[in-house]
Amino acid sequence: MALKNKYLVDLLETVKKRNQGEPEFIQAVTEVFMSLEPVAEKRPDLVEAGVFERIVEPERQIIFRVPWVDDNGVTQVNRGFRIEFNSAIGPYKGGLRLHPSVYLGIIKFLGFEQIFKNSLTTLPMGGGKGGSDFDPKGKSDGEVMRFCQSFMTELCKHIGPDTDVPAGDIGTGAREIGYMFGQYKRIRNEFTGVLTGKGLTFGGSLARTEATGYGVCYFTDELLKANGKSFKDKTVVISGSGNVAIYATQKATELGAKVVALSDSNGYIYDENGIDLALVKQLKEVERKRIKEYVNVHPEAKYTEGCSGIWTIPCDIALPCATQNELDAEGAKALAANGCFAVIEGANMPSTPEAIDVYFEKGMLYGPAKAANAGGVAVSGLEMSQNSERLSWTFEDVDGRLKSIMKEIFKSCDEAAKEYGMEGNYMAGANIAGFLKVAEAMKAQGCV
Ligand code: NDP
Ligand code: 2IT
Repeated sequence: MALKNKYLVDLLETVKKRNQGEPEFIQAVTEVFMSLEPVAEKRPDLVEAGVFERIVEPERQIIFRVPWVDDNGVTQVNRGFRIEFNSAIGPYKGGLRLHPSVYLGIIKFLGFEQIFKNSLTTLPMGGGKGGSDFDPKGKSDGEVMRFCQSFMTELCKHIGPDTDVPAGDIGTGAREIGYMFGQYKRIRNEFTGVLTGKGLTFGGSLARTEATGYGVCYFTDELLKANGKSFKDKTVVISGSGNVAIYATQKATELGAKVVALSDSNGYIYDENGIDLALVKQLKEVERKRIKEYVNVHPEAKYTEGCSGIWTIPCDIALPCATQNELDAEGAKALAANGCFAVIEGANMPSTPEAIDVYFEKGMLYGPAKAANAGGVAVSGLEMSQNSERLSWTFEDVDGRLKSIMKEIFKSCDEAAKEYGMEGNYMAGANIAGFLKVAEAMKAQGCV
């Protein structure tokens, strides 16, 4: 597929020139622009208001040094980022990624996607993202704490409960959020909801840990229902074995599916009997071990080195929940050849553009990340509400709200796709519905 609208083609050229060496960011903008072609044609008022030019340029980009001392007394230096992308509909909101692959282009693509995702949740949150090339893997708790404290020592100058509210992402879980919250409170002398995903003893929301994975399954359930299908008795392959993958596995199983595979960046496990999730939680959440350890307890399961082979496992539904561009055309073709009929994204931008082309060519159902994985940030929004009113809601209350938000997100994607003549194309629907709300707000607020 190629972009045809002359105005968007020219603007994309400018974006490419201005953001050289950032392929992931260009990939995310290109996909959104392709979906927005009919909007640019139907809404000349938004073109005139410069919304398209403004939405691809972050409002603010902060890059900073993060020095810390390791357990051997040696100084280490990482690079920290916070991209405050768009505040048209609320304070900047989005996670912090800690992974050695982090650089400006990754944080920008994530921040850009977050604008539309947050808009889809219906909650008042703008788009932002941050992180560092720090690798928490193999570090002691003390090292992680010193890194987090140093990171927050700079970040605290830029964030606040009504300004910018970070949360978790790859490599940033409850432990890291706890250390960062402690340092923010110490420096600012304020106990506020400046981060989400906090521990339950200091302002965290019940069901935030489960929210992204559960949300992926609630969204998938809606999408399947709308197409006369369900999770019941389906075989599911899930990549990753982190926060999103674990709780997607849990909910998919509860909804009647059998999850047969999980992975990490080293390889994948295939357990035909269905994944033993209690074991995965113990290995990953408690012991921070590799997924290959699974076969020590379940020798009947099979471990394979390398990630891409996971898509050759026969399944009905695939939920990529690890990282960007983890599923390419070859993987998509392998899935289709084995009868997989739906790919729903838990990770951010896990499918390459070529893989997405394959989904459409083969008539597979496709649920795009910015709609399907919005449950995490949605419950972050609910955590902000609870912090503001200094109350905490029950698990059932939060989970019930999450379910109805995911239902509404599916409905918005479905309706926008229909309205713009692309029925069943939930990617276009998500991009259009997410964009329109932000665009209206940007237009109403004038040229800022
Ligand atoms: P975690 O850090 O908990 O888990 C990440 C998982 O993905 C691990 O199994 C990890 O393996 C694997 N992984 C990470 N990087 C790579 C890589 N470069 N190649 C192969 N595998 C990799 O993160 P989350 O589960 O929170 O995040 C997973 C995805 O979901 C990300 O795309 C994130 O942006 C997205 N997401 C997360 C939300 C949240 O609330 N946490 C909300 C919405 C989206 P290993 O341990 O070997 O690194
Ligand atoms: O990609 C995402 O939506 C997240 N990592 C969650 C962000 C949040 O603010 O909860």
